[in-house]
Amino acid sequence: MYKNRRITIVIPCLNEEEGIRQVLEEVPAFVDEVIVVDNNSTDRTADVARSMGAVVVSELHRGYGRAYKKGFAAATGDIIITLDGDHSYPIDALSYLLEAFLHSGVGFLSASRLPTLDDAAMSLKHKIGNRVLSAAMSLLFFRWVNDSQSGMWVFRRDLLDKMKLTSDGMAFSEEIKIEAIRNRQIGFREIFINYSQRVGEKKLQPWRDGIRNLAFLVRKRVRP
Ligand SMILES: Nc1nc2c(ncn2[C@@H]2O[C@H](COP(=O)(O)OP(=O)(O)O)[C@@H](O)[C@H]2O)c(=O)[nH]1
Ligand SMILES: [Mg+2]
Repeated sequence: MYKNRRITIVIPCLNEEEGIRQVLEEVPAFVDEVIVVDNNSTDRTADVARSMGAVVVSELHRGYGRAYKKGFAAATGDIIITLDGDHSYPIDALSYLLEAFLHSGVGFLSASRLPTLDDAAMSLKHKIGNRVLSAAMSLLFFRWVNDSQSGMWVFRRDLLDKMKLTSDGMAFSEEIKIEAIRNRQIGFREIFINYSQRVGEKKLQPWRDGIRNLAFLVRKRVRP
């Protein structure tokens, strides 16, 4: 519990046995529930997560968005916090994020990684791609967003009913932000966090996912 709210963390994982160990080692005591969505990993991700006390939900069909939808359906907390299973997002900053969230007056807070403090955390190509996608989303949806691709969010679980989440892939990250931005009853804000180098192998395919995410933005704009 954090200030009388039940806290659930949801972590999508595709072959993150080393990263998830490091993340779970640092989960603060006020977190009530940790849900690891195992996206048909071929390594020991699920065993490691279970042995460290997480609830493991399995989603056999791969996809970042699919994994999140499965995880959210299993969550029971008042507030959901998300992050990757690769130890790149600051798991030691959850109280900072929760304080910012509770004081923000919005229902959805996104943790922006840009500008990056740690140069090794993101390649130049990745940084440029993020800037392009963030600028495209900002222009299309009339709201400046620093990091449309951030995977660390804090939001009220009851607001999931008000969001239409259709993406099964990496575009899920921008879609959930668009849904929060568009709905005045939700409200959106960003806060800066420090992002660091991931543990284990990257799952993102920059060109493929970048182009798909851009196409998704256009589709979401013209067919709301
Ligand atoms: N790309 C991808 N990531 C997945 C999938 N299922 C779960 N994930 C997890 O989603 C997170 C984001 O992927 P990652 O490679 O870290 O992307 P990046 O942080 O944008 O570079 C990681 O924790 C992955 O293990 C999937 O099908 N595809
Ligand atoms: Mg990552």
